Amino acid sequence: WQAPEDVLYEDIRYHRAEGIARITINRPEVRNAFRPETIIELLDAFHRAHLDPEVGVVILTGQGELAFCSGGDQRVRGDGGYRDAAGTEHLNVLELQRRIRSLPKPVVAMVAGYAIGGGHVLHLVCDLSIAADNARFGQTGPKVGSFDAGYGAGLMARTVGLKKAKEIWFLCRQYDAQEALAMGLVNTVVPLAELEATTVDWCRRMLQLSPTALRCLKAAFNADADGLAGIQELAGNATGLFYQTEEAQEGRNAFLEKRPPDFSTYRRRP
Ligand code: 1HA
Repeated sequence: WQAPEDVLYEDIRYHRAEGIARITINRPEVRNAFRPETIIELLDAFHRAHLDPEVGVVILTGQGELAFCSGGDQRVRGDGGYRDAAGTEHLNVLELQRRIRSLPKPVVAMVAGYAIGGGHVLHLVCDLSIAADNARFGQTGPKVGSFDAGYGAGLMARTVGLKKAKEIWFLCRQYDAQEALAMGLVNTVVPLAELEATTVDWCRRMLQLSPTALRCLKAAFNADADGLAGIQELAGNATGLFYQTEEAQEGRNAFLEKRPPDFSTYRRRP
């Protein structure tokens, strides 16, 4: 089975080339704000990148040079969440945040223009963030009657420190790319014209490295913030590696062959 290189969606674009899946929020007329349907498509796209063995790294970005993402589409905000076409209200971006973190491959945010509100938290939950020199970052929640007290607060504090995280949320200021770099919110700042090339270069470097080492490291970086669910991810890697040993396979084989398992040849390592 060969995964298609381009997948058709309405609100987003999915393109795969050279082991890199690029997922683009494609609503430039609203600075790439997301509606529930956008998130449903993003969940599908990230799941696709997760399962595709050809994909080693994922880029999340926004269409155009003006915005990465401006958060929830305020035009469809109801009284209890963001309304889909059927009228159901969602906060499903929270599920997307978890999916980006549990995808066992590096996810890179490629940020040109605004990363604001829920769109700012999306770049935050990515593993690396590469900013163009025109990027602007900030939270607006307390201004527009919203807040993200999950990763939006906790992971922000772990990333930039508690004082700075509170400043970002309590003042609702915007920060330029250099300020974001200085507080550790992004990994590097490049001229807008070099954003794509630099991002692809970083992805290619990661594609040269051990996928298992990268996946275990990502799980390790998530583990403390994610509690038992984080430990579960890390532990799942241990189980996956153990399944690949003869010792584990002896247990499976013995069960299928209806005989007692013989683990006597497997040494207890110091
Ligand atoms: O906090 C959460 C959540 C928390 C917990 C659980 C789930 C959550 C889900 C979502 C969110 C949030 O995202 S709350 C924060 C929502 N976002 C914002 O408050 C940002 C609103 N946008 C802006 O501040 C500005 O538009 C901007 C700084 C991103 C860009 O400014 P700029 O370049 O001056 O452009 P602007 O003229 O403001 O925007 C261009 C067009 O895009 C406008 O439409 P037009 O007048 O041309 O018809 C503008 O209304 C539209 N637009 C921009 N952002 C949004 C938007 N339309 C709907 N929703 C938006 N977020």
